[in-house]
Amino acid sequence: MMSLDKKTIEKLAKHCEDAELNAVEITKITDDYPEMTYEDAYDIQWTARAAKEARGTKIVGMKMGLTSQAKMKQMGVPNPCYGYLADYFSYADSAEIKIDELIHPKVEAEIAFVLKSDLQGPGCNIADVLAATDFVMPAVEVIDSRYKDFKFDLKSVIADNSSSSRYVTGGQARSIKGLDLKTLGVVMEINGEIAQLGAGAAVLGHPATSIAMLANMLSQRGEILKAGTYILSGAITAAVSVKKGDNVTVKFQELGTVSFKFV
Ligand code: 0L1
Ligand code: MG
Repeated sequence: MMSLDKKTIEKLAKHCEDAELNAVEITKITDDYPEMTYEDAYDIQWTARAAKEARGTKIVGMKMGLTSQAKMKQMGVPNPCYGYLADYFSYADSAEIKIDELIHPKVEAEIAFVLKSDLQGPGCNIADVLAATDFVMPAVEVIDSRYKDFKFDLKSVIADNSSSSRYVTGGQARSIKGLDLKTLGVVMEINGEIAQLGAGAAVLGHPATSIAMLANMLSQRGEILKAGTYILSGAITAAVSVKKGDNVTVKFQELGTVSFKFV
């Protein structure tokens, strides 16, 4: 398959990033560039990331997306994908998130990993991830695909930084010793009503598998996960649409609670 030239990659990176920065919807870019490859899609993502860094934005972590079989089926995509987290995506517990800065946000409960040593693929496995993990902590990701009505294919999603937009970290940082991340339960409440329930195994059978997959995917571009990296491992619950005024509270077994509000 023919891949896109550098000028087109740069144009599409700006197109996707402008949509993110201005909170405007776009149509999926593979409609106009059906010849686009997966490598092109990640080139677009990495080009937009470099543009942010050139403007002084810091990259503070990574995320895995589309990590549950149910979600891959729902969205009609064949595999998970990754994206980066920029400094201004990050919020602390009790935050107020301005919904007018977003298009059609949805929230997902996730376990975040922080590494104490580098992780390098290929061939990275769950045991490597557990050995390299400093601690885990609870997080809620706010995804906001820039594509109209969340209508996309996997290549378009990757170019759009895998729908990354905001995330909130709270609760307690815990060593993974003595934690069973497969059975770790999560209850998501919106305005005091239970909206979603789940357990860690929803993420590729075990959330650490997702981190191994990330290290292996990054190795295809000669990249590694450095010690200290913060990584959102993927959604334990289905993504729930939110509106102005909504209070989101997610209770994580063993890890405490993350709460915030859309204003
Ligand atoms: O974090 C996620 O799983 C979302 C990945 C992108 C797909 C979407 O916007 O639903
Ligand atoms: Mg997510």
